[in-house]
Order: sequence, then structure tokens, then C-alpha cells
Amino acid sequence: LALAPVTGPASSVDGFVRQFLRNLNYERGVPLSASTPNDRYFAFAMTVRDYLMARWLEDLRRQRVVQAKGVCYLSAEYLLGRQLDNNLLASGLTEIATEAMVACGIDIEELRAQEVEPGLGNGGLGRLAACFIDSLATMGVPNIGYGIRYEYGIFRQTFVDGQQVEQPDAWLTLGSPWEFPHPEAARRISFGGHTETYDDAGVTRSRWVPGWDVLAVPYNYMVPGYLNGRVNTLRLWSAKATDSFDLRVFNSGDYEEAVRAQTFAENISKVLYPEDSTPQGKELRLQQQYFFVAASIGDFLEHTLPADFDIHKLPDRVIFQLNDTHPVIGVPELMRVLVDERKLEWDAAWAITQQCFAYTCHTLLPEALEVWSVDLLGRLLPRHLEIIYRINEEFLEAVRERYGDDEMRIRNMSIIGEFPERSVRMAYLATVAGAKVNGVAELHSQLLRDKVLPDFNDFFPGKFTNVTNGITPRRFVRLANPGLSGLITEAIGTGWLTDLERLRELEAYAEDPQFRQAFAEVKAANKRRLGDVLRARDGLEISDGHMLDVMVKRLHEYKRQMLKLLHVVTQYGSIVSGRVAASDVLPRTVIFGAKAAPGYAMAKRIIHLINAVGEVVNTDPRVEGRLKVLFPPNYNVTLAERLIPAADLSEQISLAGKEASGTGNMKFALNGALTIGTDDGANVEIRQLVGDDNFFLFGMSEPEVEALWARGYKPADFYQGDENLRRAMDLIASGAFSGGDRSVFEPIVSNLLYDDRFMVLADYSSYVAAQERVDAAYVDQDAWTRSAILNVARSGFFSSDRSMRDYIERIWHTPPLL
Ligand code: 26W
Repeated sequence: LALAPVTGPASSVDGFVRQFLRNLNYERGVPLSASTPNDRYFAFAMTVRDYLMARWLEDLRRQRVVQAKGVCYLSAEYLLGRQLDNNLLASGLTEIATEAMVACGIDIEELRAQEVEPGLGNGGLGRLAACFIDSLATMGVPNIGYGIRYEYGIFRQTFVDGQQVEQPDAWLTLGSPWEFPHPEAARRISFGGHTETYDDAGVTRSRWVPGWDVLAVPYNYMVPGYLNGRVNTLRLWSAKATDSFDLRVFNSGDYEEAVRAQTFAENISKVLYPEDSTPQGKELRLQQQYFFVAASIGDFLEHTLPADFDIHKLPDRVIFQLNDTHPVIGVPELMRVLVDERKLEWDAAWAITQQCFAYTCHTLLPEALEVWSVDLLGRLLPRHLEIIYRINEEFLEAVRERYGDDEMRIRNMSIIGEFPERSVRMAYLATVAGAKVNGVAELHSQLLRDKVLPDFNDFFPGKFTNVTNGITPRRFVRLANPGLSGLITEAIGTGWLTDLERLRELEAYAEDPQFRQAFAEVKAANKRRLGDVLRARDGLEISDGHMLDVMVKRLHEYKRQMLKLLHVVTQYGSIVSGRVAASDVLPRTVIFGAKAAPGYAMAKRIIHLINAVGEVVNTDPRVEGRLKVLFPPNYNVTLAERLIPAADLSEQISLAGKEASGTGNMKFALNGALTIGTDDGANVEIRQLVGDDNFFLFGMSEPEVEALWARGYKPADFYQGDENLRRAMDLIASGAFSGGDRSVFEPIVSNLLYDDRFMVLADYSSYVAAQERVDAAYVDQDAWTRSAILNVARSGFFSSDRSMRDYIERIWHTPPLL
């Protein structure tokens, strides 16, 4: 093929082909005949990129000219998933691009398979950030997402003898066509050193004399809105050694030591911490947090705002949204910039800061609330510690003024905790500094107000609010479930993808037998599609006619994968003991997907047990193939997009009061799975919307959980009192799933019997009873399908577009830029 001429946007098949070939030739430096699939993927992605470029530049220009208020979303994690299909969809290029590849004789599926998803997040919090920036772009709201360009994202999970083994996620090995490095916009970020006072025209001021610094190099990513010609920016920072490190390499006698120092600097953005919910208090993690937050705030103030901007007007231009406590060090950082660099009075600076931040809390587990030891923070960021102390002093002074010398209250509300060591409570700092504090589902926000931060709610009336999470229907319905999307559009027309409440119009179709049949056929096709993926990916088989019962989420005791597993073991036990004939068991395939934090021993043991149970159940001839347990390794966004549309049953079974919201629960409901769930997180709202008849509720409510704790919870009593439970526990303890070895899973069994923090045993009987209702309901396929359709029709509320509207109205006050 001849070299392609340079042309404009590829808005025709011909144009796309030309631009594709041009990119292949000029950007990859290869002719089509000698290109690898990866070359072709790159050229293809670049062609999509080229098409979006004019809009991106236009949006950047417009935002510079209009100077409207925008959202800086500060998040240590963005779990983006693959970009290619999303960007094709957003730019309306899918058909043209597909035809163009056909014209070139290229298999587009092969190109798709080349993309490595950027796994720059752990789970819910990171995926939520990705959904939010998609919605903001689709709504035309000015937004920059700021975060970290980890060189290694969440680890790749493999199983060796049923046990989790972590492999590094080298997602950048072949490069990424979606990123634009801007080394010219690098920022210097300082650490360490000490503070000193100095005389500034008669005023004594403090200043920071840092000990070392690194460069933060920004990489920009396009965030295209859905078919609206808008493109926002995601800006992720990468750490690079400054020349002072380079100089040390040259000048020092100790070359090796100097190179080590350089490596040390560049380690800051090396790897995503895989802990989700238990902070490790590691110095490198605090370095990461300050690194990206300081770079982002500095970037916004100096790069996005005009040079002559009156800093007092900052609250009219920006809201920094803190995605959990990870970016909260931004609060003293903005104070430092305003007071030390811009020379504002403390009170003026504090007034600005309090209007520029808002804080989202994503947890209820006390151990997940981040604290940093004063020791560590003072060593790494001495000036910031001083500022935090002053914020705390003035805050506690105000508390005293309000309540008198109530020392108990003062100690409880202090930003500085004393036990087990002096430390900064980041959630408290965020609450004191934030204009608003929000939880992520109604129940969560209520518990946050009433149980976690009641003193703060009392002190700051009106500060606490709720914004229930959401998910982007573009990725999780339109892209993940093209069959269902086609059916919906056929029924109610287009428009629902940006106005998801319109799914309500499907309610009438639930009563239409033809629609129900078409809906059931889509579900069946999605199961076959999942079967193909699991076969190719992991050599796993899904049996025809099985109900697909899916539990995918991080492995954590509070989420209670063990409860699901006890149900499986119960069913298995009743078959092999002959109490139930295999032929009477409703055929089910239970699918787990879950990564455990590498240091979380109990979670890893549970993974081992799930695999061990699967091994036995799947191969025991007495089961006659009617019960299967599949655990594909390395659950990620890409796999979620195949699994969720195929599911019949969605497992949302956390102990009430522990799951802040959940977002997987919303994805399943919107893809026509029925939920078996507790009254926890956003399950509460899902059930209210879809109706009790279309939701399998079980388990204690949050107040019942509290009451049982207060009475004194003895899990062994539940074990003694329930024959089914006893049998299931005994079967595990007997070594039936560990080749007779009773020791392997003993820690799981004794933990449940004697501790059971998350009350698995207390909810077991209610769960099994609910599963029996599930079995009974599934027998009537047509009624099940009707319920599934109603789940879809009534879940439009869970669009992240709605979440964004709530944030805008209640917190941000950043209308779309028209
Ligand atoms: C380093 C310690 C650490 C790391 C991550 C502590 C806490 C976290 C996150 C807050 C954990 C997380 O992802 N939370 C989840 O956030 C989702 C989005 O709001 C919610 O849907 C989930 O219920 C919540 O567990």
C-alpha cells in the first residue's frame, strides 16, 4: 500500500483508512504488510485519538477563555478499564472504524485484544472516579481528574495450587496510545528538611527549607463525553529524579549511592498500593499522596488559572473534591501556598481553603480511616505538620467556645490522636476543612453522621450530606451489553443512555411476552459469550441451562464471600450425604472473582478455600454436574464487562452497616440480574426502587446487628443451633476440601466459630432460606425474566450522571459549560 496523505478528521470510512495507514507508517514506522497486531492496535487507537483531538483542543481553549468554575477531582486511583471501545463509542466512530478495518482486511477483534487495561485502582473507589469523569465529560461540566500514573497498577492475580500469587502489572511495557506526556510542564515537588522562622517586614513568618525534591511529569489522557463533542482531561503524574539527583550522580565519589538516590525518587509513582481498606502507614504511600496533590494544586493555580488571577476569588473557580482521605494532605498544602508563597493572612487563607475543598468518605470500617504518625509526617512534611497543628488549635478553640472545657469531647474531636501513637486523623482534617462531607449511599451517610462523626455533625450543622454512587451506563450497559442495549433502544428509542431514568418506560414491556422472550434470549447469548471468554482465558466451562450466581468484588471478610461458600458447601453436603437427590438440585454455576490484598492472610486463605471447594465439587460425580464453582483469576474491569451482563443472580451480602455503597450491585441490576442482598449500602435504595418482589432480602438490619453486638455475639451458639450450618462447618473442618488435612482451613473455621467479626454465622440461616426462595423463583423462568426487566426499568437512578447532578447541586455548584 502506498503511504497515506495527511488528512483531517477521519469521519468517513475512506478518511479513517487513510489516517490509520498514515499513523501506521509515520507514527509506528511500519508498512501494513510488516505490522504486528500491536502496531495495528496503536495506529487504530491513534486514529480515534486524532478524531477527538480537535474537540479536546477546543475544550481546553474554551475553558481558558470562559474561566468558569470547574471540578478538580483529586483521586489516588482511577480504575479506567480499556479505552478503545469507549472512545469509539463517545466519538461515534464505531461503525466507520469497523468498516475501515474490514476494508483493510484487519480483524478488529484482534486489535481490541491488544489493549492492556490501565488497572490504576483497587476496586470501588477507583472505578467510581472513572465513572464520574465519564459523566462530567458527557454532561459538559469543566473537570480535570488528577491522579498518579503508576508504572505498575493493581497486581495480576494467578492461582498456584489454589492459592493467590501476585504478578506485577507491567501495563506500560508496550506503551499506551492514549497518553500525552508533557515533560515541559513538569513541577518540582519538595520533601523533608526543616522549617525556620524569619522576619518579613516586621512580621515573624515560618518557612519550609526542604531537604530533597522530585519532578512531577504530567501525562494527559482524553476523557471524551458521549457523542457531545466534549473532551475533558485526566492528568496523571509520574515521578522523575530532578537534576540535583543527576548532579549527585556526577559529583559524588559514590556513584552507586547517587544512582540509588535517583531510583528512590522515581519509586514514588512506581506502584499502586494494593491495600484496600487497611492503610499500611508506609512512608512511600504518604510520599505518593503529597506528590500528586501538590503537583495538582500547583498545576491548577499556575497553569489553569490566568497569571493575573486574584487568588481571593479561588472559590469561584474551583472545587477540589477529595476522593476519600488519600488526597487530604492537599488541605495544608493549599494553606502553605496561600500563606507562605502568596503571603495571605492566615484567616483569609483559611476562609478560602474551607470553601475550596469537599470530602467524600467511602468507608465505615474504623481500621480504614487513615492516620499518619506525627513522627513520619513531621519528617516528610515539616511545614505541613505545623499548619495542621495550627488548624487543630483554632478548631479546638472554637469547640471549647461552644461546649466549654469538655475534655472528653476535645480529645474525641482533635485532629491529632494520641493513641497508640500521636497521629494525624486525616478524616477529621478533611471534615474540618471541607465545605461539605458526603457519604456514598443514604444508609452510609446516615451512619457517618450518627455513628462515625456525630460530634462533627453537631458542630457543623448542614455540612454532612449524601450523594448516592452511580455507574456510567455507557460502559456498563451500552458497551458491556450490546444485546440488551439494542433491545432497549428498539423498545423506547435512543436517549436513555444520557437520561437513564427513561428506562422506566420499559416497565410496560415487562408485561409483553414477546419482549420477555427477547430479553431472555439476550441473557442466554450473554452467557454463551461469557462461556467463550472463560474458555479462552482460563479453560473454564459454563454448563448449559445453569443459573449464573455471581459474586465479584474485593476479597474482604466484611463482604462475606464465606457466607456464599457456606451455602455452596451446604448444597454439596446434602447431595453427597444423600439427603437431597442431585437431580432435585437446581443447576447453578457459582462464579467468584476477587483479589485479596497481598498482606491480608485471612482473605488469601478464603481464596484458597474457594478454589479447594471448587476442585472437589466440580469433579465429584455424585453432584452430576448440577453445582459448579468457578473462580477465574485476575478479576478486572475487562472481565467484569463480560461477567455482569451474563449473571442471573447478584450476590451483595455484606454485613449490614459495613459496605458503604457498593457499585457492582448497581451494574448487575442494570444488566437484569436479580439481587440477593442484605439491607446494606446502596442495596437499600436498589430494593426500594425495584420493589421487594424483585429482590431477595435476607439478614439482620444494621440496628439488629448493633443490638446483637450489644447483647454479646457468640457465633458458636449459631453453630450449635443450626444443623445445616454445623454440617457445612464440620465438612470444611474435616479436611474434605484439603485431602484430609484438617489444619489448612482450620484458621477459617475457628475464626468463624470464636470471633466472626462480620457475623457470617448469625446470617447463615436467613441466607440459605433466601437462596431457597431464589431456587423456587428461578423455576418460573418467565416470571424471573419479568423481575429482571423490572430491575432494569427501575434502576435508572443509579446512573453516575445523576450522582454528578447531585454533587453539582449539593456541593460543587459547577453548572455545565454550554
Ligand atoms: C489504604 C487504605 C484504603 C484504601 C482504599 C482505605 C480505603 C480505601 C477505599 C476507601 C476502599 C473503597 O474502595 N471503598 C469503596 O468505595 C466504593 C465507592 O464509593 C463503595 O461503593 C464501596 O462500598 C466502598 O467499600
